[in-house]
Parts: sequence; C-alpha cells; structure tokens
Amino acid sequence: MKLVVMIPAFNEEATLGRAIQEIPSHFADIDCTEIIVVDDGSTDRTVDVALAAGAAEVISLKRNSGLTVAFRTGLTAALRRGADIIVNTDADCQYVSAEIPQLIQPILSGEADLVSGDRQIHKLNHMPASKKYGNTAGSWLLRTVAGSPVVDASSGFRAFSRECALRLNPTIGHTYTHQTIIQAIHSGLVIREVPITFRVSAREGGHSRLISGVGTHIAKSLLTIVRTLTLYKPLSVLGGGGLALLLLGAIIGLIPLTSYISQGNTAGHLQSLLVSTGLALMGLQLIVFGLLADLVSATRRLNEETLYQLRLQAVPRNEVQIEASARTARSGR
Ligand SMILES: Nc1nc2c(ncn2[C@@H]2O[C@H](COP(=O)(O)OP(=O)(O)O)[C@@H](O)[C@H]2O)c(=O)[nH]1
Ligand SMILES: [Mg+2]
Repeated sequence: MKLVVMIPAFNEEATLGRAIQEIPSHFADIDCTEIIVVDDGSTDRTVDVALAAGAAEVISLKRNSGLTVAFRTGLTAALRRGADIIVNTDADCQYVSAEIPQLIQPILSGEADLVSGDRQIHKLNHMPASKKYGNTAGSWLLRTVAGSPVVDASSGFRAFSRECALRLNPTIGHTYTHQTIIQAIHSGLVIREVPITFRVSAREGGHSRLISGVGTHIAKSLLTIVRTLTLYKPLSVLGGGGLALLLLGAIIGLIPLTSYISQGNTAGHLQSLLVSTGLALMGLQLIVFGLLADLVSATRRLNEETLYQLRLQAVPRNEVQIEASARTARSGR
C-alpha cells in the first residue's frame, strides 16, 4: 500500500520545509510514503526547499495557474507514482500531519473514497468571523443542493482513494474544494469527514495566499458551486430556474387576466402584462438552455468515463479493479 502526500505550493520557501519535515515517514498499514510538491510558478526558492526537505518529486508549472490546476496536476502525478491513497495538505503548516492516520483510516478500511478533515471552525479563535460565516454558508449550500454529507467543505486536508483520484476532474474556479465534493457525489463515491486540528498559519503575518478578500472568495466559491452543479445537473439548475420564472410570470399575469375576465379588457394593466410576458419568455428560454446543457452534460459524462478508462490503463490494473468492485458493491451499482 503506497501513500503519496501532495502539497500545492506558491511561493512557500519560508514554511514548506517544515511542512514536509512534519510528515511522518512511516504509517501503520502503509508500505511506502512519498511526498510530492506542485510548485505553481513560484518565484522564490520553493523548489530548492522542497527537494532539500525530502520531496520525492517537484512538478513545476511554468506560470501561476491557480490551485485547481495545481491540485489536478498533483493527483495525476501521484497516480503515476502508483499511489493507492493520496493525501493533500497545505504548505503553511496549518494541518497537522501526525493526524494523517485518522484521515486515511476510512479508506484503509474500505468505508470511504474521499475523507475530508473537519476543522471544527466554530471552535477556532484564529479564523475571522467573516471567513467562518462564508465557510459555513458554502458547506450548508452544498449539503442542501448537492446532498453533501460534509460540514466543512473548504478543508484542504483530505485523503483520496485511487479510485476517487481516477474519477475527479476539477477544472473550474480558484480552488478544488467544493467541486471535488460535487464530482465525488456524482460519481457514486463515498465521502466521510473526520475531525482534525487547524493551526494558525506558519506564514509570516498569517495571511491567506489563496483568499485576497472574504467577499471575493465567497462570490468565486458560489460561482464555482453553481457552475459545477450546472455541469452535472443542468436540467435541475437551468430548468428549475426557468420554471420559477415561468411561474412568477403566470402569477403576475393573473392581474390582467382577472381584469379581462371581469371587465372584458386589460386597460390599466399594461405594466403587469409586459412584466408577465417578459418573465414567461425568459423562463421558457432558460428551460430550452437547460435541455441543451443536458445534451452537453451527457457528452461530458461520456468524456469522463473515457478519461477514467485511459487513466486506469496507466496504473496497475488488478488492484484498481479490486477497489472499483468494492465501490460498486458499496454503492449497489
Ligand atoms: N497552486 C497554487 N497553490 C496556491 C496558490 N495560492 C495558495 N496556494 C497553496 O494552497 C494552499 C492553501 O493556501 P493558503 O494561502 O494557506 O489558503 P487558506 O486555505 O486560506 O489558508 C497552500 O499550500 C498554498 O501554497 C496558488 O495561486 N496556486
Ligand atoms: Mg493556509
């Protein structure tokens, strides 16, 4: 059983060395542990620090491409190295690597494919209230609209089974956290959450490199959730929105209609007539977009399956088939 710990890093020369050194070299039930770093176009000594601290591989992106691209690159590299389990952690030492055994336990026991660390943010004194509210709202939205079982959806301390890594294709937005949960649910994978410790960032000043402003981060995350849901459930998102507009148009249309039935004309109700017609037309348009997006989504599903089969051929076949059949048995498919 091979564990690959991956760390996305952008200009992290000050803290990356400690983050790597804190990762234990041996874990129970794991034969081999390797650390890989995805350097996202850093301009400082991130690469040298990573290699000096013991990273097995550093993948350098030519220019700063964002955490989603770096995360996807890391997953692919870890799979190529033959990882059975992949753990993602951050370069600023906020996560405690000694807690990796708790994180990977549900995967080792075959109970889960994706395990996310719950930072228990309500207990954290070092996280600003605005960030707490934003995180809580994002997690609530995912639970409500996507059926997520997770209370802390923005956590970056996560473990993935190989089957899960083979199926994830994060492509949208500035971070992978929300969309990977939606994708895992959509792929029939089992998600678990375990409580973890979340420390103050070891970075000087403790500022987030990922989040410049909480408002922007919330707006971007919301957009990512809506875009990912539209990819996988276009009829629900666009068709549902269209139906709502159509219904609103019909309700407003009752005003001129009642006038027409009782008085034989719609005099004095021109505004409600126009608003009602406009809403109904927009609603119908959204429903048609939903139907078209559903066709595109069917193509994406086929593409994802093709990608999965291609990736399967690049990793040892027999073990993956055991994992895949365990997953099929669990999800009853
Ligand atoms: N690939 C990539 N990683 C980044 C970028 N910004 C931050 N990171 C990494 O993502 C992880 C989380 O970033 P951090 O600033 O600690 O975000 P926090 O979640 O708000 O604490 C760290 O390992 C960073 O090095 C970026 O632009 N690209
Ligand atoms: Mg951080």
